[in-house]
Amino acid sequence: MPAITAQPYPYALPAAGKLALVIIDMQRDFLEPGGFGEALGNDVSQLRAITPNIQTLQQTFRDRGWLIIQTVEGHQADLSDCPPAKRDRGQAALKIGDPGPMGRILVLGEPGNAIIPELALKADEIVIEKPGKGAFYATPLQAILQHRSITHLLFTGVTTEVCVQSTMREANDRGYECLLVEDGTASYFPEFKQATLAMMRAQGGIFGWTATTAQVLAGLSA
Ligand code: TIU
Repeated sequence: MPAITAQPYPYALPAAGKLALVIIDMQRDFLEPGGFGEALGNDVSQLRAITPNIQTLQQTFRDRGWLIIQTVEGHQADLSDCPPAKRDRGQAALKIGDPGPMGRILVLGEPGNAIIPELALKADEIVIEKPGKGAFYATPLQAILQHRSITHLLFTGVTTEVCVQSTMREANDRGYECLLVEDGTASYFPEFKQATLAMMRAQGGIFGWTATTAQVLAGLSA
């Protein structure tokens, strides 16, 4: 059976069409100055280095006609889907909904909420707008995956220990076979990224597997 060389052991690939690529929150808010990520006090410059690896995976899935799901974290303009607890958390100078250099912070449709141009969607591709960190909460993601008979998910995007890890945990509880792409995900805290990779694959892959982009590509072309 075809497999991806991975940790803690090989990730067996499903039949064609049952594997989807998930690209989490590669939006300007987290990758460029003036957005939500910087408002939280982070150095946003370090995240963009993963982009070429995600582009390679995106192109591979496009070439094969396989499902790609992108997500964006953002809120309705009236903030009706933003819990006060989320807006009030921390002591940021700019809060969700406030006007910032890239439009209103973390509001859907604002310039800062756009996916970075390198990974821009094609017309028929799916973007899930999500109010939370996990992509299954208050979104149609599970229904979409079920309609497409998806059983296996490859995870990329930012940030590793926040939205990516939250989503991978949600997916694992829903029965999906999850693999986190090591060099396709990044954190404002490199040590948190490494800890996340370790905890996902610990205990026999308690939440799933990890592998590099090169390992994924080799497995898919075998
Ligand atoms: N703050 C942080 O690391 N991440 C987020 O707020 N959202 C996502 O990870 N997308």
